[in-house]
Amino acid sequence: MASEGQGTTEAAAGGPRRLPPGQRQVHGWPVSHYGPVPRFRLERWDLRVHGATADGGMCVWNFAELSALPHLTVASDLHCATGSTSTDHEWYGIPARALLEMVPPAPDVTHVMAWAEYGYSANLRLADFDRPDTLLATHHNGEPLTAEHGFPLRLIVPHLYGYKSPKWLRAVEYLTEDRRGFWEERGFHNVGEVWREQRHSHQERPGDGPPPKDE
Ligand SMILES: Nc1nc2c(c(=O)[nH]1)N[C@H]1C(S)=C(S)[C@@H](COP(=O)(O)O)O[C@H]1N2
Ligand SMILES: [Mo]
Repeated sequence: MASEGQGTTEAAAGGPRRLPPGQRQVHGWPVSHYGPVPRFRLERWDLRVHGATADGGMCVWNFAELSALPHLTVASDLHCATGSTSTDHEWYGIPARALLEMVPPAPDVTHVMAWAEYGYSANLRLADFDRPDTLLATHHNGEPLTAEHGFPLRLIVPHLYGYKSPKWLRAVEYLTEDRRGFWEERGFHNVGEVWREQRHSHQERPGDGPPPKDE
């Protein structure tokens, strides 16, 4: 949720913390990802927005340019599709909407692919990327992200499972048709809405994912 709104929990009302169905709260903030933690090299690092942009071009920011973009605070929990939820995260970063304004997508864009180091990817419906609380986070609880949690930049999409929030984000690709990302190709739900418990690809209904390739 954006900073001015209410939290995603009932903590403010003094009631029990509301967890999505099938999730259990874990203490602290465990690290979970596939593969090694990439090393950050300032001279080499950039963030690019490419694919089906309105003007056909692409936009690239280096780390200093990124830091100069408008930032926003978002509080949200982080829900892994395997069942653990870590809580009390306050993210600070660039709203995805700001990117969409700076680099407008072509009118027929329906999805985006968020690309991370080592080729990790997650596909998102444009409407999920274009939410006020979808953030390209640089900071967590007032400190720069740690290397394990995605320094210097990770995506945060609070209403989708964690696999839709790539750490070590490097690019956003505008797509005119849906394409599965890393975990979406490996049995996880193409949409991944937490409150609808869309964990696994076998739960997908027609329209939730791209048409099967070999049909
Ligand atoms: N680059 C990258 N980002 C990733 C992953 C990954 O394997 N590679 N795993 C995702 C999954 S499944 C989850 S649950 C969250 C976990 O984030 P955390 O380690 O900060 O808790 O990161 C997501 N981002
Ligand atoms: Mo996860």
